[in-house]
Amino acid sequence: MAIFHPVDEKDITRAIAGSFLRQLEDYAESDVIIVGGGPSGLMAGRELCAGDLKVLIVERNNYPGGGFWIGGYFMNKLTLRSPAQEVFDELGVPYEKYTDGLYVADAPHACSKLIASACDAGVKFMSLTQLEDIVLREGRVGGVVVNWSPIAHLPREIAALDPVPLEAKVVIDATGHDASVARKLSERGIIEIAGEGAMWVDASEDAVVERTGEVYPGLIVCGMAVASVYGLPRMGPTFGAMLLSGRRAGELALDLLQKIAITGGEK
Ligand code: 48F
Repeated sequence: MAIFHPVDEKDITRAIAGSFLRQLEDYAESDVIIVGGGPSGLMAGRELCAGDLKVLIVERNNYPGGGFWIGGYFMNKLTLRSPAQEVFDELGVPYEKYTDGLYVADAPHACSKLIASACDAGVKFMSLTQLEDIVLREGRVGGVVVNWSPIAHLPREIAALDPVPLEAKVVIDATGHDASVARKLSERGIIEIAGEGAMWVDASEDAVVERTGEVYPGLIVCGMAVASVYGLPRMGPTFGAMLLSGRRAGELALDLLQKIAITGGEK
């Protein structure tokens, strides 16, 4: 006797395609689009979804997590400094104290818990999807223009594929060192990107959290994108600032959404 319920192959395709298309149709207009599914983007999404909002993470890889999967070098370990271990307490990630205020944890464990918690909160994902441009209307970022990631690696003569736009009330740039979304503004001379500084952990983490915020109407930067935009030092495989910056970006996006609801988006 068979273990599993009988199925037709076509129903598997229809189930996947139907579910994907319904989601794409729904999330063609989101409250918040987060570009980049690394630790800062996942934290921002988790924070935002607590408020029952439509939040979409656009990620160019086929998996979320960014630099959080592997931590430092090839060693699968990451560090974080007090008070960020409180986030690990919330997520249920085990960690060890290395010295006062410095903790070490298994990166895959931390990353998978954070992804699961963003999913549990209700964040939706578009994977293998790369930011190609932004929607810019009346002095405000109003969404993103995305394409299938592999297209960027194919010669144009065999794969000319137009991207599609996705609208959002607020966009968060969580693309890490690349600051890909903010860069679309700098390419047009609208903002300047200073470029990330050399490593100085002590100065970097506080500065990244403090400067997390709206870099242009409708666009918030978080995580290492903040360091790239403002020329702050890099920090290497310590992740407390990524978690707290992502959380702050989520809080700021909530404030912005409230402001937009009151003013209808006027500056
Ligand atoms: O790089 P990433 O982990 O950024 P983060 O959240 O955290 C940085 C740390 O991992 C580490 C560090 C501090 O501890 O120095 O590097 O700031 O995650 C960024 C995600 O954005 C995706 C990329 O694949 C990665 O998963 N991404 C980058 N550019 C694009 C993009 C793009 N143009 N379109 C879509 N996704």
